[in-house]
Amino acid sequence: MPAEPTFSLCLPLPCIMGVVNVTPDSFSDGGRFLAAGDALSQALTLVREGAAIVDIGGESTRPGSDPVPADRELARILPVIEELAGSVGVPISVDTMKAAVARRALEAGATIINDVSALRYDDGMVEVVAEAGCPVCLMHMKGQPKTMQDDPRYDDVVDEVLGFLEARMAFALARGVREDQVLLDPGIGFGKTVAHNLALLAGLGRFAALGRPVVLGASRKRFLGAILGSEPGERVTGTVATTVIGLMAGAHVFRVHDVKPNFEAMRVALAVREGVATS
Ligand code: HH2
Repeated sequence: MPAEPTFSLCLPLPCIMGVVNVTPDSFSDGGRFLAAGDALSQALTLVREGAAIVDIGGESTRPGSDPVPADRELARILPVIEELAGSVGVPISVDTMKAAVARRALEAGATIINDVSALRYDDGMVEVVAEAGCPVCLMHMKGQPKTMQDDPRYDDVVDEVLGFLEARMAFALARGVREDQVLLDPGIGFGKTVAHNLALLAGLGRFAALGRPVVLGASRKRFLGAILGSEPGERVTGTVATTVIGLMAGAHVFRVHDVKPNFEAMRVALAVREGVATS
């Protein structure tokens, strides 16, 4: 039995989550969408290309990055969320670790919280999510962005990340988050070597067995550069490969910067997996 029918997230699954970083320093699109108008038109383009969710971020969490104060993060993302909420027609998720940012973003029209710290960075975050009753993505990260790539080690990376996500989901549910609103993400590139990322991609099927939708965020990431010898903007084909691998392994949400090629690849892989061509 496919797991999809038990999900009540009001999302078409599988689906594409299009990324818009309203930051000066994100690893692949930093500075491109810092002006609200540019972020807005990029978000609308991503939806036209097939994104079913738009993920708006105002703080880079790339390796080595420093935290951004909540007021600066809000100043970056709020004008974009307010404008988008009235016009975009798909759910807006906000990529933040801060409760104050999440609360204001939800008031402004965002409906999904994407927390790369899995509710650990800010003690107030779980309450914001529980009160809102909104979908929340819990992602695995080992350490903090500043130092997470300093020699990360695991006995068995798949076992450890699975155990972490189960524990964070249990924590969230105990604090009033609705189980049917939880998404889980192995956190590609967050405190992982190239070998760890490859093991997680090869073991993705085990994450789907957790019974919640699995989010995969491999887009343009450094491990693809290690394989292909290419810069972030040249990793589109590599990213598409991860979308196909992820879809066949049962992942549900593909967080990508380049929506059109990933959406098309997802649909072809889905048609093969299900044996049905949908237009
Ligand atoms: N990756 C990034 C940021 N947010 N959220 C989820 N759920 N999963 C991910 O893999 C993930 C994420 C990092 O990518 P990006 O936003 O493009 O870069 P930056 O953190 O430099 O803004």
